[in-house]
Amino acid sequence: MAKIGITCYPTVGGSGVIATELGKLLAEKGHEIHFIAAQVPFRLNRVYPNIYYHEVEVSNYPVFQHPPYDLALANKMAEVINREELDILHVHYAMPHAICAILAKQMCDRDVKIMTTLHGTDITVLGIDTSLKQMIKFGIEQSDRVTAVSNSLVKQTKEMLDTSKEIDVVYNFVDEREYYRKDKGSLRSDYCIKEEEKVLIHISNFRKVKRVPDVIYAFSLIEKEVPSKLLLVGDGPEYSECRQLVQKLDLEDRVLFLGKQDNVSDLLSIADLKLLLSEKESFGLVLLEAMACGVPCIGANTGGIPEVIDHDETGYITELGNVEQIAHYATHMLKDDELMSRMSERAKEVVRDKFSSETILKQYEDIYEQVLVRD
Ligand code: GMT
Repeated sequence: MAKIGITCYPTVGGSGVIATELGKLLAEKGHEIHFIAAQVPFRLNRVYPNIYYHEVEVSNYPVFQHPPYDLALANKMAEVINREELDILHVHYAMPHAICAILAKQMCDRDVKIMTTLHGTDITVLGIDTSLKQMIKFGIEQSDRVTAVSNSLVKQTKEMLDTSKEIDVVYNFVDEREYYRKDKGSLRSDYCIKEEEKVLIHISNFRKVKRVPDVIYAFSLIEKEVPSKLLLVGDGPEYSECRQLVQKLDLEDRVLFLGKQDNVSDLLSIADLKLLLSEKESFGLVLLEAMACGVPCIGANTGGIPEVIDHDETGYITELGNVEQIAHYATHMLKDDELMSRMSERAKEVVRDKFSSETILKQYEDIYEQVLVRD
Protein backbone atom coordinates (compact mmCIF):
# COMPACT_ATOMS: atom_id res chain seq x y z
CA MET A 1 0.00 0.00 0.00
CA ALA A 2 1.25 3.49 -0.83
CA LYS A 3 1.29 6.79 0.99
CA ILE A 4 -0.17 9.28 -1.45
CA GLY A 5 -0.48 13.05 -1.19
CA ILE A 6 -3.25 14.68 -3.24
CA THR A 7 -3.53 18.36 -4.08
CA CYS A 8 -6.54 19.84 -5.87
CA TYR A 9 -8.76 22.90 -5.93
CA PRO A 10 -11.01 22.09 -2.99
CA THR A 11 -14.12 24.00 -3.94
CA VAL A 12 -14.66 24.34 -7.64
CA GLY A 13 -15.32 22.08 -10.53
CA GLY A 14 -14.82 18.59 -11.76
CA SER A 15 -11.07 18.43 -11.10
CA GLY A 16 -11.66 18.78 -7.36
CA VAL A 17 -14.48 16.24 -7.49
CA ILE A 18 -12.34 13.65 -9.29
CA ALA A 19 -9.33 14.23 -7.01
CA THR A 20 -11.44 13.85 -3.89
CA GLU A 21 -13.41 10.83 -5.07
CA LEU A 22 -10.16 9.19 -6.15
CA GLY A 23 -8.65 9.82 -2.71
CA LYS A 24 -11.71 8.28 -1.05
CA LEU A 25 -11.57 5.16 -3.24
CA LEU A 26 -7.82 4.75 -2.72
CA ALA A 27 -8.32 5.04 1.03
CA GLU A 28 -11.00 2.35 0.89
CA LYS A 29 -8.46 0.10 -0.83
CA GLY A 30 -6.09 0.64 2.11
CA HIS A 31 -3.76 3.37 0.81
CA GLU A 32 -2.91 6.21 3.17
CA ILE A 33 -4.14 9.48 1.68
CA HIS A 34 -2.97 12.98 2.57
CA PHE A 35 -4.91 15.89 1.08
CA ILE A 36 -2.86 19.08 0.94
CA ALA A 37 -5.11 22.01 0.05
CA ALA A 38 -6.35 25.45 1.00
CA GLN A 39 -9.62 24.07 2.41
CA VAL A 40 -11.14 20.67 3.13
CA PRO A 41 -12.24 19.43 -0.31
CA PHE A 42 -16.02 19.80 -0.45
CA ARG A 43 -16.69 16.16 -1.23
CA LEU A 44 -14.67 15.07 1.83
CA ASN A 45 -17.80 15.36 3.86
CA ARG A 46 -17.29 12.83 6.62
CA VAL A 47 -14.52 11.13 8.59
CA TYR A 48 -12.43 8.57 6.69
CA PRO A 49 -9.97 6.66 8.90
CA ASN A 50 -6.98 6.69 6.55
CA ILE A 51 -7.51 10.11 5.00
CA TYR A 52 -5.64 13.07 6.46
CA TYR A 53 -6.02 16.72 5.61
CA HIS A 54 -3.20 19.27 5.76
CA GLU A 55 -4.21 22.89 5.40
CA VAL A 56 -2.04 25.38 3.55
CA GLU A 57 -1.61 28.48 5.70
CA VAL A 58 -0.69 31.63 3.85
CA SER A 59 1.22 34.35 5.63
CA ASN A 60 -0.34 37.79 5.32
CA TYR A 61 2.76 39.61 6.50
CA PRO A 62 2.14 43.28 5.58
CA VAL A 63 5.26 43.56 3.39
CA PHE A 64 3.78 41.04 0.95
CA GLN A 65 1.76 42.85 -1.65
CA HIS A 66 0.07 39.54 -2.54
CA PRO A 67 -0.13 36.67 -0.03
CA PRO A 68 2.25 34.00 -1.45
CA TYR A 69 -0.17 31.05 -1.70
CA ASP A 70 1.90 29.05 -4.22
CA LEU A 71 5.02 29.18 -2.07
CA ALA A 72 3.05 28.32 1.06
CA LEU A 73 1.60 25.33 -0.80
CA ALA A 74 5.07 24.15 -1.91
CA ASN A 75 6.33 24.54 1.64
CA LYS A 76 3.39 22.54 3.06
CA MET A 77 3.89 19.87 0.41
CA ALA A 78 7.57 19.50 1.37
CA GLU A 79 6.68 19.35 5.05
CA VAL A 80 4.05 16.63 4.48
CA ILE A 81 6.29 14.64 2.09
CA ASN A 82 9.02 14.48 4.75
CA ARG A 83 6.95 14.01 7.87
CA GLU A 84 4.45 11.51 6.45
CA GLU A 85 7.04 9.81 4.22
CA LEU A 86 4.93 10.09 1.09
CA ASP A 87 5.69 7.84 -1.87
CA ILE A 88 3.69 9.83 -4.41
CA LEU A 89 2.32 13.33 -4.65
CA HIS A 90 -0.56 13.37 -7.13
CA VAL A 91 -1.58 16.86 -8.15
CA HIS A 92 -4.71 17.72 -10.07
CA TYR A 93 -4.45 20.78 -12.31
CA ALA A 94 -1.06 21.89 -13.56
CA MET A 95 -1.16 25.49 -12.49
CA PRO A 96 0.17 26.06 -9.88
CA HIS A 97 -0.03 22.58 -8.34
CA ALA A 98 2.49 20.78 -10.58
CA ILE A 99 5.02 23.60 -10.26
CA CYS A 100 4.61 23.70 -6.46
CA ALA A 101 5.08 19.92 -6.32
CA ILE A 102 8.34 20.10 -8.30
CA LEU A 103 9.60 22.82 -5.97
CA ALA A 104 8.55 20.80 -2.91
CA LYS A 105 10.39 17.75 -4.22
CA GLN A 106 13.55 19.79 -4.57
CA MET A 107 13.16 21.10 -1.02
CA CYS A 108 12.70 17.75 0.72
CA ASP A 109 14.89 14.74 1.43
CA ARG A 110 12.75 12.05 -0.16
CA ASP A 111 12.57 10.73 -3.69
CA VAL A 112 8.83 11.30 -3.84
CA LYS A 113 7.25 10.76 -7.26
CA ILE A 114 5.24 13.59 -8.75
CA MET A 115 2.19 12.73 -10.79
CA THR A 116 0.16 15.43 -12.53
CA THR A 117 -3.36 15.03 -13.89
CA LEU A 118 -4.47 17.60 -16.45
CA HIS A 119 -8.16 18.44 -16.37
CA GLY A 120 -8.65 20.92 -19.18
CA THR A 121 -8.87 24.54 -18.30
CA ASP A 122 -5.28 24.36 -17.01
CA ILE A 123 -4.28 23.76 -20.66
CA THR A 124 -7.11 25.06 -22.84
CA VAL A 125 -7.40 28.39 -21.04
CA LEU A 126 -4.25 29.00 -19.02
CA GLY A 127 -1.97 27.27 -21.54
CA ILE A 128 -2.81 30.01 -24.05
CA ASP A 129 -1.65 32.69 -21.62
CA THR A 130 1.92 33.50 -22.59
CA SER A 131 2.73 34.63 -19.05
CA LEU A 132 2.03 31.09 -17.79
CA LYS A 133 2.77 28.82 -20.74
CA GLN A 134 6.45 28.18 -19.98
CA MET A 135 5.63 27.49 -16.35
CA ILE A 136 2.90 24.96 -17.22
CA LYS A 137 5.22 23.23 -19.70
CA PHE A 138 7.92 23.05 -17.03
CA GLY A 139 5.50 21.55 -14.48
CA ILE A 140 4.37 18.91 -16.95
CA GLU A 141 7.81 17.99 -18.24
CA GLN A 142 9.33 17.74 -14.77
CA SER A 143 6.52 15.51 -13.42
CA ASP A 144 7.39 11.81 -13.16
CA ARG A 145 4.08 10.87 -14.73
CA VAL A 146 1.35 12.88 -16.42
CA THR A 147 -2.21 11.88 -17.18
CA ALA A 148 -5.04 13.73 -18.90
CA VAL A 149 -8.77 13.09 -18.81
CA SER A 150 -9.25 12.60 -22.58
CA ASN A 151 -7.36 11.92 -25.80
CA SER A 152 -8.44 15.31 -27.00
CA LEU A 153 -6.73 16.96 -24.03
CA VAL A 154 -3.52 15.02 -24.66
CA LYS A 155 -3.48 16.19 -28.27
CA GLN A 156 -4.19 19.77 -27.31
CA THR A 157 -1.54 19.78 -24.57
CA LYS A 158 1.13 18.46 -26.91
CA GLU A 159 0.24 20.96 -29.62
CA MET A 160 -0.14 23.99 -27.40
CA LEU A 161 2.91 23.43 -25.25
CA ASP A 162 4.99 21.87 -27.99
CA THR A 163 6.02 18.98 -25.76
CA SER A 164 6.72 15.33 -26.48
CA LYS A 165 6.19 14.34 -22.83
CA GLU A 166 4.35 11.03 -22.56
CA ILE A 167 0.80 11.67 -21.32
CA ASP A 168 -1.53 8.79 -20.48
CA VAL A 169 -5.27 9.07 -20.81
CA VAL A 170 -7.23 8.14 -17.71
CA TYR A 171 -10.89 9.01 -18.15
CA ASN A 172 -13.03 10.44 -15.39
CA PHE A 173 -15.41 8.24 -13.41
CA VAL A 174 -18.47 8.52 -11.17
CA ASP A 175 -19.23 7.07 -7.80
CA GLU A 176 -21.95 4.58 -8.70
CA ARG A 177 -23.14 4.54 -5.09
CA GLU A 178 -24.27 8.13 -5.52
CA TYR A 179 -25.02 8.37 -9.25
CA TYR A 180 -27.81 5.98 -10.24
CA ARG A 181 -31.42 6.54 -11.21
CA LYS A 182 -33.35 6.99 -8.00
CA ASP A 183 -37.06 6.90 -7.46
CA LYS A 184 -37.67 10.55 -6.71
CA GLY A 185 -41.34 10.22 -5.81
CA SER A 186 -42.86 13.68 -5.66
CA LEU A 187 -39.87 15.71 -6.90
CA ARG A 188 -41.35 16.25 -10.39
CA SER A 189 -44.64 17.51 -8.99
CA ASP A 190 -42.78 19.61 -6.39
CA TYR A 191 -41.36 21.49 -9.36
CA CYS A 192 -44.84 21.61 -10.96
CA ILE A 193 -43.72 19.39 -13.84
CA LYS A 194 -46.79 17.86 -15.46
CA GLU A 195 -47.10 14.13 -16.13
CA GLU A 196 -46.84 14.56 -19.91
CA GLU A 197 -43.86 16.96 -19.81
CA LYS A 198 -40.29 15.93 -20.58
CA VAL A 199 -37.45 17.30 -18.48
CA LEU A 200 -34.25 18.72 -19.99
CA ILE A 201 -31.36 19.60 -17.74
CA HIS A 202 -28.15 21.62 -17.94
CA ILE A 203 -25.63 21.75 -15.10
CA SER A 204 -22.59 24.00 -15.14
CA ASN A 205 -20.73 26.89 -13.56
CA PHE A 206 -22.34 29.31 -16.04
CA ARG A 207 -19.05 30.52 -17.46
CA LYS A 208 -19.02 31.88 -21.03
CA VAL A 209 -17.32 28.75 -22.32
CA LYS A 210 -20.39 26.67 -21.33
CA ARG A 211 -22.58 28.61 -23.83
CA VAL A 212 -25.70 28.38 -21.67
CA PRO A 213 -27.60 30.74 -24.05
CA ASP A 214 -27.35 27.98 -26.71
CA VAL A 215 -29.13 25.67 -24.26
CA ILE A 216 -31.89 28.24 -23.82
CA TYR A 217 -32.26 29.00 -27.55
CA ALA A 218 -32.36 25.28 -28.36
CA PHE A 219 -34.95 24.73 -25.64
CA SER A 220 -37.10 27.55 -27.04
CA LEU A 221 -37.37 25.48 -30.25
CA ILE A 222 -37.81 22.14 -28.48
CA GLU A 223 -40.64 23.24 -26.21
CA LYS A 224 -42.67 24.28 -29.26
CA GLU A 225 -42.66 20.63 -30.38
CA VAL A 226 -42.57 18.68 -27.13
CA PRO A 227 -44.24 19.72 -23.85
CA SER A 228 -41.22 20.15 -21.63
CA LYS A 229 -39.40 22.00 -18.86
CA LEU A 230 -35.73 23.00 -18.65
CA LEU A 231 -33.85 22.79 -15.35
CA LEU A 232 -30.81 25.06 -15.19
CA VAL A 233 -28.58 24.02 -12.33
CA GLY A 234 -25.54 25.98 -11.13
CA ASP A 235 -24.43 29.56 -10.86
CA GLY A 236 -21.71 31.73 -12.34
CA PRO A 237 -20.84 34.86 -14.31
CA GLU A 238 -23.42 34.39 -17.09
CA TYR A 239 -26.33 33.67 -14.76
CA SER A 240 -28.04 37.09 -14.99
CA GLU A 241 -27.67 37.23 -18.75
CA CYS A 242 -29.36 33.82 -18.97
CA ARG A 243 -32.23 34.99 -16.77
CA GLN A 244 -32.73 37.98 -19.05
CA LEU A 245 -32.70 35.79 -22.13
CA VAL A 246 -35.35 33.51 -20.65
CA GLN A 247 -37.47 36.57 -19.93
CA LYS A 248 -36.93 37.92 -23.46
CA LEU A 249 -37.97 34.59 -24.99
CA ASP A 250 -41.02 34.49 -22.72
CA LEU A 251 -40.00 31.15 -21.24
CA GLU A 252 -40.20 32.03 -17.57
CA ASP A 253 -42.85 29.41 -16.78
CA ARG A 254 -40.90 26.67 -18.59
CA VAL A 255 -37.31 27.28 -17.42
CA LEU A 256 -36.46 26.68 -13.78
CA PHE A 257 -33.30 28.29 -12.41
CA LEU A 258 -32.30 26.08 -9.49
CA GLY A 259 -28.95 27.67 -8.59
CA LYS A 260 -26.18 25.58 -7.03
CA GLN A 261 -27.37 22.20 -5.82
CA ASP A 262 -25.61 19.52 -3.83
CA ASN A 263 -27.78 16.54 -4.65
CA VAL A 264 -27.45 16.62 -8.39
CA SER A 265 -28.20 12.90 -8.74
CA ASP A 266 -31.74 13.56 -7.43
CA LEU A 267 -32.32 16.10 -10.18
CA LEU A 268 -30.77 13.87 -12.83
CA SER A 269 -33.14 11.13 -11.71
CA ILE A 270 -36.12 13.13 -12.94
CA ALA A 271 -34.45 14.23 -16.19
CA ASP A 272 -34.98 12.84 -19.70
CA LEU A 273 -32.20 14.65 -21.58
CA LYS A 274 -29.01 16.46 -20.64
CA LEU A 275 -27.49 19.27 -22.72
CA LEU A 276 -23.82 20.30 -22.63
CA LEU A 277 -22.98 22.66 -25.49
CA SER A 278 -19.64 24.07 -24.37
CA GLU A 279 -17.05 25.50 -26.73
CA LYS A 280 -14.27 23.99 -24.57
CA GLU A 281 -14.69 20.83 -22.54
CA SER A 282 -11.87 18.40 -21.99
CA PHE A 283 -14.23 15.70 -20.73
CA GLY A 284 -17.55 16.87 -19.28
CA LEU A 285 -17.92 15.04 -15.99
CA VAL A 286 -21.56 16.15 -15.77
CA LEU A 287 -22.28 14.03 -18.86
CA LEU A 288 -21.02 10.96 -17.09
CA GLU A 289 -23.05 11.76 -14.00
CA ALA A 290 -26.14 12.09 -16.21
CA MET A 291 -25.43 8.86 -18.09
CA ALA A 292 -24.96 6.98 -14.81
CA CYS A 293 -28.49 8.13 -13.91
CA GLY A 294 -29.79 6.85 -17.25
CA VAL A 295 -30.04 10.27 -18.90
CA PRO A 296 -29.03 10.43 -22.60
CA CYS A 297 -27.00 13.52 -23.53
CA ILE A 298 -26.61 15.99 -26.36
CA GLY A 299 -23.16 17.52 -26.48
CA ALA A 300 -21.24 19.83 -28.77
CA ASN A 301 -18.53 18.40 -30.98
CA THR A 302 -15.76 19.92 -28.89
CA GLY A 303 -12.83 18.64 -26.82
CA GLY A 304 -13.44 15.30 -25.11
CA ILE A 305 -17.26 15.36 -25.38
CA PRO A 306 -17.32 12.89 -28.33
CA GLU A 307 -15.22 10.49 -26.23
CA VAL A 308 -18.01 10.44 -23.64
CA ILE A 309 -21.19 10.51 -25.77
CA ASP A 310 -21.56 7.85 -28.48
CA HIS A 311 -23.49 9.56 -31.28
CA ASP A 312 -26.86 7.88 -31.90
CA GLU A 313 -26.24 5.41 -29.05
CA THR A 314 -26.14 7.31 -25.78
CA GLY A 315 -27.19 10.66 -27.21
CA TYR A 316 -26.08 12.97 -30.00
CA ILE A 317 -23.07 15.04 -30.94
CA THR A 318 -23.93 18.35 -32.57
CA GLU A 319 -22.09 21.19 -34.27
CA LEU A 320 -21.06 23.91 -31.86
CA GLY A 321 -23.74 26.60 -31.70
CA ASN A 322 -26.10 24.93 -34.18
CA VAL A 323 -29.27 25.29 -32.11
CA GLU A 324 -31.55 24.05 -34.92
CA GLN A 325 -29.60 20.80 -35.12
CA ILE A 326 -29.63 20.42 -31.33
CA ALA A 327 -33.40 20.98 -31.29
CA HIS A 328 -33.86 18.51 -34.16
CA TYR A 329 -32.04 15.70 -32.32
CA ALA A 330 -33.73 16.50 -29.03
CA THR A 331 -37.28 16.48 -30.43
CA HIS A 332 -36.54 13.34 -32.46
CA MET A 333 -35.54 11.54 -29.27
CA LEU A 334 -38.09 13.01 -26.89
CA LYS A 335 -40.99 12.09 -29.19
CA ASP A 336 -39.94 8.43 -29.27
CA ASP A 337 -40.30 6.72 -25.88
CA GLU A 338 -38.75 3.50 -27.10
CA LEU A 339 -35.67 5.30 -28.42
CA MET A 340 -35.41 7.23 -25.16
CA SER A 341 -35.44 4.13 -23.02
CA ARG A 342 -32.95 2.34 -25.33
CA MET A 343 -30.54 5.27 -25.10
CA SER A 344 -31.04 5.51 -21.37
CA GLU A 345 -30.14 1.82 -20.86
CA ARG A 346 -27.16 2.13 -23.21
CA ALA A 347 -25.91 5.20 -21.30
CA LYS A 348 -25.90 3.23 -18.04
CA GLU A 349 -24.13 0.31 -19.76
CA VAL A 350 -21.39 2.54 -21.19
CA VAL A 351 -20.73 4.05 -17.76
CA ARG A 352 -20.45 0.54 -16.31
CA ASP A 353 -18.19 -0.75 -19.10
CA LYS A 354 -15.93 2.20 -19.81
CA PHE A 355 -16.04 4.67 -16.94
CA SER A 356 -16.68 2.62 -13.81
CA SER A 357 -14.89 3.71 -10.66
CA GLU A 358 -13.34 0.24 -10.42
CA THR A 359 -11.83 0.41 -13.92
CA ILE A 360 -10.47 3.92 -13.51
CA LEU A 361 -9.16 3.32 -9.99
CA LYS A 362 -7.25 0.30 -11.29
CA GLN A 363 -5.69 2.45 -14.04
CA TYR A 364 -4.49 5.02 -11.50
CA GLU A 365 -3.18 2.29 -9.18
CA ASP A 366 -1.29 0.65 -12.07
CA ILE A 367 0.35 3.97 -12.89
CA TYR A 368 1.32 4.49 -9.23
CA GLU A 369 2.85 1.02 -9.19
CA GLN A 370 4.80 1.65 -12.40
CA VAL A 371 6.14 4.98 -11.21
CA LEU A 372 7.26 3.47 -7.90
CA VAL A 373 9.07 0.47 -9.41
CA ARG A 374 10.73 2.45 -12.19
CA ASP A 375 13.92 3.04 -10.14
O1 GMT B 1 -15.43 22.99 -16.47
C1 GMT B 1 -14.99 23.75 -15.62
O2 GMT B 1 -15.16 24.93 -15.71
C2 GMT B 1 -14.28 23.23 -14.39
C3 GMT B 1 -13.05 22.42 -14.76
C4 GMT B 1 -12.20 22.05 -13.54
O3 GMT B 1 -11.03 22.37 -13.60
O4 GMT B 1 -12.67 21.44 -12.60
O5 GMT B 1 -13.45 21.22 -15.39
C5 GMT B 1 -12.46 20.56 -16.14
O6 GMT B 1 -12.15 19.33 -15.49
C6 GMT B 1 -13.25 18.40 -15.42
C7 GMT B 1 -12.78 17.16 -14.66
O7 GMT B 1 -11.78 16.48 -15.33
C8 GMT B 1 -13.73 18.07 -16.84
O8 GMT B 1 -14.83 17.16 -16.77
C9 GMT B 1 -14.17 19.34 -17.56
O9 GMT B 1 -14.52 19.01 -18.89
C10 GMT B 1 -13.02 20.34 -17.56
N1 GMT B 1 -13.52 21.62 -18.08
C11 GMT B 1 -13.12 22.13 -19.24
O10 GMT B 1 -12.33 21.59 -19.98
C12 GMT B 1 -13.74 23.44 -19.62
